[in-house]
Amino acid sequence: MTDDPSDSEDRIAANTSADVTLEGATALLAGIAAVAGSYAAVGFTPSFVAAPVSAFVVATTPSAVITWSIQTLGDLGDQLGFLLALILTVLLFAVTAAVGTRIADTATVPASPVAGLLCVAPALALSGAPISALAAGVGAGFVVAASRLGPTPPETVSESRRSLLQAIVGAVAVGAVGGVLGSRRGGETLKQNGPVNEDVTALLAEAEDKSLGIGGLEGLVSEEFYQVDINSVDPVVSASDWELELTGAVEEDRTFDLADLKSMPAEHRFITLRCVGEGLNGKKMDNALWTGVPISTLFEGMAMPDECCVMLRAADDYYEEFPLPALEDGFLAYEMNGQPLPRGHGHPVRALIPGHWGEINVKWLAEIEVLEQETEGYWEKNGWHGTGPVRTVAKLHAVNHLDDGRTQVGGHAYAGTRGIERVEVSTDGGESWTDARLSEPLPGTDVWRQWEHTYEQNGSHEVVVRATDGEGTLQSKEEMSPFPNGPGGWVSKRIEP
Ligand SMILES: Nc1nc2c(c(=O)[nH]1)N[C@H]1C(S)=C(S)[C@@H](COP(=O)(O)O)O[C@H]1N2
Ligand SMILES: [Mo]
Repeated sequence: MTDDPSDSEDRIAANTSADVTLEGATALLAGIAAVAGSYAAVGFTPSFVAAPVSAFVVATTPSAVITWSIQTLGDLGDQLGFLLALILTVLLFAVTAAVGTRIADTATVPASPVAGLLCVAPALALSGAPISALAAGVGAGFVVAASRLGPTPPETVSESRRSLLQAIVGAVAVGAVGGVLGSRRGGETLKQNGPVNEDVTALLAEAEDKSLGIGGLEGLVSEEFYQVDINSVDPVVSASDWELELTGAVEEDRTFDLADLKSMPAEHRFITLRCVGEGLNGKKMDNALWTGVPISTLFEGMAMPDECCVMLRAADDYYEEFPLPALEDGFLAYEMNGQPLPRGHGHPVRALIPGHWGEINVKWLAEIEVLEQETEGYWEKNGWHGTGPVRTVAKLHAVNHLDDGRTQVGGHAYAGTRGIERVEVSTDGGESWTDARLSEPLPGTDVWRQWEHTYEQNGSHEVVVRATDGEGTLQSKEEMSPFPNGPGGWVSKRIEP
């Protein structure tokens, strides 16, 4: 078989396992490059090929698994889910690239363009965006081309190694370019740091003044506002294309665009949000100053419908249904803390429904449909009951050992539109209670407050905290898991000296 016996050891016969391994590894690298190519072109947007795969993973995961993941893994669950989607997407393109390469080799035509072109098809089907699909094909084709910069097929082990190394270098190059270009895309619809309205500046200053200034505790306006989405990749809705439809059991259907909303008198409201799926002392409760218009203005000139409920629908196919009276107090926000609504919080317009769990505060709002009959929203279909008013809670997020030897504890308390009247702290595991100091209330009917308590206690002890709402009702002591009605109980923490 060989003319030169000296390198016979090095030679590999056609279709040996080494050959197949090289083919598989190259295909895998091509798959990675396809995903990186798509990312380079469109960034972390719904046109990214992994986005629909991720939505598919979420849609096909049993809701019991998702509920378990929300309660035990939290955000890590989302990340693992997206990682799984990424792996599946890479595999899909790896298989496609491998098939393309085989076809090309059988027909003895160049493999790289065939593999690349063949990858464009699934990429287009997934993303619906030609530019994303084309870039995926280029990425895959580039790696196949790189792997074939030498004798093809490789005849010796060292040739085979070189081929693999070239494929790796190719994939790393595409990955690096993809990472840099992709991370710059997706957010350009938003220009932050524009001039801020005077009223907003004054209200934000008021919130800063009223914050208790406790070490390790966020102020009355959150610096990092939590985010909960059904999809890993948020929609990109441009302000100029956005439209809101008012439909269903209304006197007339109406359509609004952002200019319509902005031509109405703007209001600024502090509104706190809290997710029904968070832990009792979790971090999915935050406050911001929102600018927008009352939802009732959309009904101007027509009778407010006398129906049971309403469905809000969004650009990410999210939908939530709830009683119509709650909508009447609702708000449409297009700014958050004086800046255009960030993409992650519903750009360009979201609904804010005072006093209710976060889930009906629909982001990327597209339609308001008045219903004559009750039905279920996205989370209710998955067993949750999060369309009602929030539970009362006092959280404990700051524990400070002060220089003078005393201990300071603090947190936020929230009871929706009932308001917070009182927060009590126990430093002996619930035996005795003392009133905490509360931050001065901010203007608004759906805003949290901060609480703080400083005391002397030398040994190890347990701090418990509980709030009383504006109706005089004490926060329920009964411990409840987040699923399905939201977490319940009193937050307690053991503190060591
Ligand atoms: N369109 C859309 N709106 C949505 C969601 C979503 O996934 N899609 N998540 C909801 C949930 S469960 C919560 S708690 C709040 C969170 O709002 P935030 O991400 O701005 O904090 O948005 C709600 N609105
Ligand atoms: Mo939520």
